[in-house]
Amino acid sequence: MLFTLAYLYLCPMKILFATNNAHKIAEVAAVLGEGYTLLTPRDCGLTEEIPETQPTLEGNALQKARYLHERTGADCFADDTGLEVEALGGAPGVRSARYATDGHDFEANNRLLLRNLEGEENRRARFRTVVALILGGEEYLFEGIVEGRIIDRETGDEGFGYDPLFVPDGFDRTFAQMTAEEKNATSHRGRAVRKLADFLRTIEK
Ligand code: ITT
Repeated sequence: MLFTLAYLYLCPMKILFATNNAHKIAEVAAVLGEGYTLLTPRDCGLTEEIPETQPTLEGNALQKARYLHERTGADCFADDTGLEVEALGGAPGVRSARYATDGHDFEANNRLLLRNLEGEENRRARFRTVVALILGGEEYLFEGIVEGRIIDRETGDEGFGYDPLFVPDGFDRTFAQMTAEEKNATSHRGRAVRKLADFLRTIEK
C-alpha cells in the first residue's frame, strides 16, 4: 500500500477513480485516453464497498471521492449516475443501483422499470452523471446528461445496467447495441468525463 501511494505522488498522470464497477472503468479510461492511467481503490488495497448514502447524485459522487481521498491522500474522482424517467417523477434517479433490490441486480432493475412503465405512453428518460474531482484538496463537479427514451423490452448485449432499455435521442438503437466508442460519444458519462478531461488539461498547462 505504501509503495502504491508513493508511486501515485511520483507519477502525476495517474489518477484514482473511486469505483469498483469494471464497465465504468473501461468507459472512463477510453474517454481520458492514453494521457492518463486510472487506478482503482483495489490498487490502493481498498476492497470494501464505498458508501453512497446521500440523497443526490452530487452528494454521492462527493461522498465516494472524499472516502477515497481521506484514506489515500491522493487526487481522485468518482462518478454517480442515475436514470431519471419522466413518467416516474424522476425515479429511479439516485436509487438506480438499488431500484429493485439491495444489490446491483441489473436484470431485476430492468424488469421493475418495465413493469412500472407498463401501459405508459410517455417513455421520456435521461441519464445524468455527476463526476466529483478532488484535486490538490479542492473539490470540483462536472455533469453530463443524455436525453432519450425507454423501450418496452431489453435489446442488445453490450454495456451494463439500464443500457438495453435506453435509446438516446437521434438513434434507433439502445446503448446496449452500440460499441463502447459509440456509447461514449453521446453518453452522460462520456460528456461528464470529457469536461473532467478538459479541466485537467487546463490545470496541467
Ligand atoms: P460505483 O458506485 O462503484 O461507481 P455503481 O454501479 O454503484 O458503481 P452508480 O451508483 O453510479 O454506479 O450507478 C447506479 C446504477 O445506475 C448502476 O448500478 C446501473 O444500474 C445504472 N447505470 C449507471 N451508469 C449507467 C450506464 O452508463 N448505463 C446504464 N446504466 C447505468
